[in-house]
Amino acid sequence: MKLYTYDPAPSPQRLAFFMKYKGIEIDTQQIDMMAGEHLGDEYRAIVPEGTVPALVLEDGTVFAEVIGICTYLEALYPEKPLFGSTPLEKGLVSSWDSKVLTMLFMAVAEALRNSSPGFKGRALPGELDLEQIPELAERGKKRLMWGWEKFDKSLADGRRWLAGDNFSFADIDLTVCAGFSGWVKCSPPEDLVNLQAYLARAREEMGA
Ligand SMILES: N[C@@H](CCC(=O)N[C@@H](CS)C(=O)NCC(=O)O)C(=O)O
Repeated sequence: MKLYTYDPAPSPQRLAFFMKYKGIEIDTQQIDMMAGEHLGDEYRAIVPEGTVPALVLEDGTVFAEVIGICTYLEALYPEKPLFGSTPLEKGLVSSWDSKVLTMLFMAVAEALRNSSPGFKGRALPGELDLEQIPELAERGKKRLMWGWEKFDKSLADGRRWLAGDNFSFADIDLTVCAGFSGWVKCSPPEDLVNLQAYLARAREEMGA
């Protein structure tokens, strides 16, 4: 199998930390997003979505979603599970990961892609060219600051990780998202002490 990715981008980082934690190595090619390689004919012939990361299997299957790639790899490499071991854990990991993506990750993307000059006419990743809506950038920042507070309050119960006792992919996604939020100058506020302590713990666990 072959992985196409671009190390500095947030979605590729989600996958990179997943692979690092589990010790998975795959033949990898960098697709230079800054040079627009992800939108070029050569890459689009392999990955029509024009997004990174993407995993291409020997039989021609193309995974263009981080969650699909990680689910596939978790099944191939079950050691050090990141999607939970018991039915309860699996449900909790999926629930928390979905909250991280919808409440936080999408809010950062909304803020960034609707304000940065580099994304003019490209307000969504991938195939569909859309104009920016400045109000969405402001809304994204509001959603994000609200989301940080919700996560901080939730972590006030003192649990170690989002889904309980075991580190999971939801923790990787939250930690990557906290870094990504710096791109729109909306990092988690220092006074959210539960969230800050959690993030320090997660970064250490991930070697981030
Ligand atoms: N559906 C993908 C989306 C991945 C994604 O948005 N990747 C960004 C990089 S972080 C991208 O490829 N953007 C392409 C663009 O901006 O046109 C997933 O969740 O894995």
